[in-house]
Amino acid sequence: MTDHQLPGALLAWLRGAAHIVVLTGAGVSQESGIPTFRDTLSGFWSRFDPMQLATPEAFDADPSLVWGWYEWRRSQVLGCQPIAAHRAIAELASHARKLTLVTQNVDGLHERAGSRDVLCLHGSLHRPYCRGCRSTYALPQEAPDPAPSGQPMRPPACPSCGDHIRPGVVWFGEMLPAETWAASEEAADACDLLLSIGTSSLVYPATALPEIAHRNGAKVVQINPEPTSLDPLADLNLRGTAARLLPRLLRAAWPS
Ligand code: BJW
Ligand code: ZN
Repeated sequence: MTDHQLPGALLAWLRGAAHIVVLTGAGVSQESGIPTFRDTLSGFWSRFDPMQLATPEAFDADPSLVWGWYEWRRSQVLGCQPIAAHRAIAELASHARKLTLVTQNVDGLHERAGSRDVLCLHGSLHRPYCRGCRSTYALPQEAPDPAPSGQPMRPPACPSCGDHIRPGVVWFGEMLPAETWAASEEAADACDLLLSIGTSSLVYPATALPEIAHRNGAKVVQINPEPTSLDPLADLNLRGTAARLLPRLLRAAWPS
């Protein structure tokens, strides 16, 4: 299904759903200017080795390398704005009877577009905490000056225990925040429509959410310009970008 055609069935599912789950990934923020992870030429993992940057072992081995990379990412995100895709998802919540937004993104752009109670499966670039005692650590909300370039930077020391402050994201091999995961699983279990938007559906356990929804009879709709491993399970695959398709979808389902 190309982005020129929006099937009537989809509009009926949207209007009729008692509970919609929206699951988002890096593709939703791609048009804000934030690279995805796995896109062949532009994704982070085409230029950087995730095992050297996105694991607890990497941070233990070289805290400054990892902190510098994440400070560069955080300052990049602070300079980006939410786009039509983020805004359309926030607006969808005002039309839906019930909507749960689950995101794998760590950029905070859903919240800046007006979404509330976002379930952030992989944490947040904006909520670092202590590696040792796990107390939270407040960073300035503006981009550091001068802007980090990705070079190694010494992480701040925890005011309570002196250990390193670490990025507030979930790395490979780490458990997801338990309450956030439980709430996401429960929503996927209970919903009657799940929209999977801008994710490659490769990373576990987030990738299980559409399967849980499907198993319980919910419709699963995917929005992505490229095929993914979710294609065979989805009831509908809309090929196109999130910023292009989502506003059209909203206008078609709820014309003003
Ligand atoms: C557009 C678009 C546009 C482009 N509009 N779309 C072997 C088998 C199975 C599982 C495992 C395994 N080995 C290890 C595991 C577990 C592992 C895992 O799943 N690995 C897989 C890669 C195989 N998972 C974990 O470790 C998780 N924890 C866990 O499982 O705990 C239990 C456990 C403990 C101990 C041992 C084993 C298990 C934690 C996962 C944490 C993921 N962290 C990251 C980094 C976060 C910090 C940071 O930002 O740096 O999260 S990795 C990265 O991937 C990031 C993302 O949130 C996540 C998902 O990526 P996403 O969002 O899907 O992005 P892309 O780039 O993959 O896709 C973008 C999509 O957008 C593409 O499809 C494009 O086409 C599309 N797109 N432009 C719409 N404009
Ligand atoms: Zn501490």
